[in-house]
Amino acid sequence: MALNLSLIGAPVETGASQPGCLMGPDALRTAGIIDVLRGLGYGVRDHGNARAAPGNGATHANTAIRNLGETIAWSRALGDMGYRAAAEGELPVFLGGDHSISMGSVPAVTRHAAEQGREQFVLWLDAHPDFHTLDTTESGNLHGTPVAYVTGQPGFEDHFPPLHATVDPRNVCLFGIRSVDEFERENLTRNGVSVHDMRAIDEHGVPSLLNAFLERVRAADGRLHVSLDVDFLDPTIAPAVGTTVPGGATFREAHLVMEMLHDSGLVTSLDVVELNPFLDERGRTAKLMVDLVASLFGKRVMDRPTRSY
Ligand code: HAR
Ligand code: MN
Ligand code: MN
Ligand code: MN
Repeated sequence: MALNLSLIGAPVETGASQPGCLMGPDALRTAGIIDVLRGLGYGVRDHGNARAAPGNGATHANTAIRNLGETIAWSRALGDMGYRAAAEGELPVFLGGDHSISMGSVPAVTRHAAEQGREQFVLWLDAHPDFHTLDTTESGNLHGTPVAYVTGQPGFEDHFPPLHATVDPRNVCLFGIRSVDEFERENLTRNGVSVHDMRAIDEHGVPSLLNAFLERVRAADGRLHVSLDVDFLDPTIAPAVGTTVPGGATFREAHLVMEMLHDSGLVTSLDVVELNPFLDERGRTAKLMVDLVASLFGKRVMDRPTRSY
């Protein structure tokens, strides 16, 4: 992993149904993310909270869509900032903000990977696949669409910034999924996206499923973006999210994912998304997210023999 981390605050809530994710980046800072990362030996550059141009009033034939112009402006702003951080050789950490911020972060790092002649992989830790297009979303909440956009599904090109490079859908691994809409189910299969739902995690456990994916990233000498949605976690341990779904990852399952990611040495960028501090209980979800980020960047209980996954 790169030694310098670039923290990019993305105070975005235009993609979500309820307000509050705007406060996510500041809650993560309040929970100590900067000191924790410095304590692990990284150089940390906090770029503060990004700002976007005002929305351009864009509309779409699907009138359910909310805040289209504002979300487009955010994807442009975050795409530019994230690309610059990656091109400077830093490891970008995007502090959300709802999951629509990945419509900026993933294109940014994928552009950089393409320029390096490297393949981009994405590990999507989430209750939801976020694989709707602008034409299929019924809720109209754009946080349900980033995986479709970044993999080049049709209909975004007239609206969102053109992609310098798309992510091959077969290089996307959805992990922890347990709330899938009918259109998403069919289209995920058709596009060859890897989906490990909670049942697969119950049956096989985290290690075999995650190892298989990490092996593919390693074999391709790929770059790996990790997108961590709060609702990946079980709501009993992480209540501060607007879209809780029962039956999520446990405390230890989530930490094991992070610990294995660290040991792999493959992670090149990260999103921490959907934290809604307005729904939190005395900061416990914010603190848990910071603790998971710490595990991803090498916090451990005991030193272990080096093992590469
Ligand atoms: N699939 C549902 C929709 O499109 C729920 C999407 C919820 N997405 C997030 N991020 N909270 O994963 O509305
Ligand atoms: Mn999500
Ligand atoms: Mn989700
Ligand atoms: Mn269109």
